[in-house]
Amino acid sequence: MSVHLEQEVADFSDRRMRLAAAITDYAEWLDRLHGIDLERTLRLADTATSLRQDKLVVAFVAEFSRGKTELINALFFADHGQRLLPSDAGRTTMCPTELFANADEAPSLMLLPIETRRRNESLAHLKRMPIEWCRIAVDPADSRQMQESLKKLTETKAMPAVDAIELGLWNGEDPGERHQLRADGTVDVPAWRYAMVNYPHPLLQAGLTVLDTPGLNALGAEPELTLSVIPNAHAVMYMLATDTGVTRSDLEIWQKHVSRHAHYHVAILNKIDMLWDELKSDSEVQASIERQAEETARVLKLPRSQVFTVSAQKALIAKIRGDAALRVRSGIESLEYLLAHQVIPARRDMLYHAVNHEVSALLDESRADMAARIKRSSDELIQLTQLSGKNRELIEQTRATLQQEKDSYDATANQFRTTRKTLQAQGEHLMTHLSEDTLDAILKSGREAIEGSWTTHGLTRGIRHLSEKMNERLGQASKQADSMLDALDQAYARFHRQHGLPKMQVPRLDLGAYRNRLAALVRETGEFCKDPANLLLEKRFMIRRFYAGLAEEARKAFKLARQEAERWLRIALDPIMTRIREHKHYLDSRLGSLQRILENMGTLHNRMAQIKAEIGSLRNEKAELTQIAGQFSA
Ligand SMILES: Nc1nc2c(ncn2[C@@H]2O[C@H](COP(=O)(O)OP(=O)(O)OP(=O)(O)O)[C@@H](O)[C@H]2O)c(=O)[nH]1
Ligand SMILES: [Mg+2]
Repeated sequence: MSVHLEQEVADFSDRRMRLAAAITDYAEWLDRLHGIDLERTLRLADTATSLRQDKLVVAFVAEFSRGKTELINALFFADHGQRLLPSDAGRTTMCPTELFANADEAPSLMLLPIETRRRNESLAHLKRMPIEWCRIAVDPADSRQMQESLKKLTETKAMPAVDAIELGLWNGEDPGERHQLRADGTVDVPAWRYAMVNYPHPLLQAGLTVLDTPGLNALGAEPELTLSVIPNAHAVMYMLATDTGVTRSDLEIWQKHVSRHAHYHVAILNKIDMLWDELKSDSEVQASIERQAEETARVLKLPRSQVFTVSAQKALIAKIRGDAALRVRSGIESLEYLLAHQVIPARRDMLYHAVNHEVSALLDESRADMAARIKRSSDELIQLTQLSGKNRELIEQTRATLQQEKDSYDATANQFRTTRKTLQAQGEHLMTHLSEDTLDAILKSGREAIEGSWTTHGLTRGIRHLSEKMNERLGQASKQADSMLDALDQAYARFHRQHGLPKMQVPRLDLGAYRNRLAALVRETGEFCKDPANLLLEKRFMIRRFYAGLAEEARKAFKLARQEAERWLRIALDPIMTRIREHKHYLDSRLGSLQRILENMGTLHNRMAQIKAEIGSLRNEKAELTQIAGQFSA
C-alpha cells in the first residue's frame, strides 16, 4: 500500500479525534461554567461521538468482471501478500460486501441469506437484526484462513426457477439467462444477499469503509443500494475494462446507479495491461490507452481528467513483489493520490464545516457571556470602591435602587413564566406532528394506498401519498415552531431592553433537508417506474422491495426531522432559561452583599477582595475559552 494513502487516512483519523477532543473540552468548559446548560453539553457530546465514529465510505460499482475486487485488493489489502477477497473470471462477488472495522465486536464475516428477499423488511432494518445473519469468525492474523472464509462471498445455490423469478434473481425471458435453467427446473442464484466483513485492518480502523458490489443484475434487484447506500457513499469508483469497452449494461449501470446518484464519482478504465503489446513501442501503447480513455470519457460525458487508467491486477502483483517499476506502470498511484488528496480532504472539509456550523454560534454566545460576567463583576467592584469610606445612607440608597431593579426583574421573570408554559404546551403540540404514532399512521395509509395494486402505478400513488402526508406534517411543525420563536423573541426582548441581558439568537427550525429528501424519493420512484424492466407484472416483488426501501428512507427522513425538532425545542428554551436564572442569582447575590455591608461595614473590603478573585478566575476561564476556540480554527 502506498505510504501516502495510509498516512493520509491515519492523519485524517488523528485530526478527527483532535477535533472531537476539542469539542469535549468545550463541553466540559460549558458544564463548569453554567452547570445547568445540560442540553448543549449533551448535544456537543453527540457531535464528538459521531466525529469519532465517522466513516469514509468508498464504493466500487461496475458490471461483473471489470476488476472491482481486484482493485480493492490492490488498493487496500496488498499487505496480505496475496488476494484477500476472491476475484476471478466470470461472476465472482455474488453479493454486496461491506468491509469495515468495529472494535466493539470480534472480527467476523456476517452473511445475510438470500431468502430474506422474500420479506418486506428493508436491508437497513435487517442490519439491526443479528439473528438473521450467519456469522463466521475470522482470524485477522491468519491470512489463509481469512481468504478461505471470504470465499463464501462467491457462493451460489440451486433454487427452483419459479422462486428465483419471484425473488427477482432470474429472468427466463432474457435469452442471455434462459440457458441457465436446468432440466430439474432449478437455476443457480447467489447464496447470500449482503455481506459485512468486520476486520481490524489499519485503514479500516482509521475510519475507511469499502463497499464492493456485484454487477448489474444484483444491483438492480436491491433498491436500497440505489436509494441509499450508493448515494450516501463519499466516493464511488465506477469501473470499466479495456477488453470489453463500454457495453450496454456498463452504460446502464453508469446511468442508473452512478452518474445521477453519487456525489463524487470517477471512472476507472481497468485492465490496461491487456493493451501492453511487446511488439509495439511504449508510445504506441500509451496512445492506444489514451484513445480508449478519451472514448470512455466521451461516452460517459465526463471530463477526460475524471477517467483513470489502471491495471488492478499488475498493481496487486507489483505491490506483493515490491516491483516499483511495474507499480508505476500499473497506474495505481494516481488512484491512491485521488483518494489521499481529494476524497479524504473533501470529507474532512465537510466535517469541519459541519462542526464549525454547530460550534461557532455557541462560541460567540460563550464569549458574550464571559464578557457580560466580567462586566457585571467590574461594575460591582467600581460601585463598592465608590462606596468605600462613604456613609451608610449612601449604601442604603444604592441597596434600595438595586432592590427596585430586582423587583422589576422579578416581575418580568414572572410574566415570562406564563409565556414559558404556553410555549411548552405548543412544543408538545409541535411534537405530535412528528410523533411515532403519526409516522405509523402515515406509513399504514401509504401501504393501504398501494395494497392490492403492486404495479408501478400503485407504487407511484403510494409514495406520493407518503410524501404528501409527511410534508404536510413537517410543514405544520415548522409553522408551529416559527410562531413559538416569534413569541419567544418578543418575550426575551424585554429582558434584553430593560435588564441588559445579552442578546440571544435562537435559530429557526429548518426541516428543509427532510422535505428535499422526500421530494428526491418521489423523483426516484418516477425513474424506477419509467424503466421498462420494472413494468412487467412478474416484477411485483421488485415493486414490493422497492416500496420497502422507499418507506424505510422516508421513515428515516421523518425520524431525523423529529430529532431535529426535539433538539430545536431544547436549544430554543433552555439557554434562555439559564440566562434568566443566572441574572436572578446575580441580583440576589449583589443585594445580599450590600445587606451584609450595611449590617457590618467591615465586610465591604472583604467583598471587594472576593470580587477581585472572581474577576481573576473569570479571566482564566476566558483565556481557556480562547484556547479552545483556537482548536476549531486550526
Ligand atoms: N488482465 C487483467 N485482468 C484483470 C485485471 N483486473 C482484474 N482482472 C481479472 O478480471 C477478472 C475479474 O476480476 P474481479 O476483480 O473478480 O472483477 P469484479 O468486477 O469484482 O467482478 P464480480 O465480482 O463478478 O462483479 C479476474 O480474473 C481478474 O484476475 C487487470 O487489471 N488486468
Ligand atoms: Mg468482485
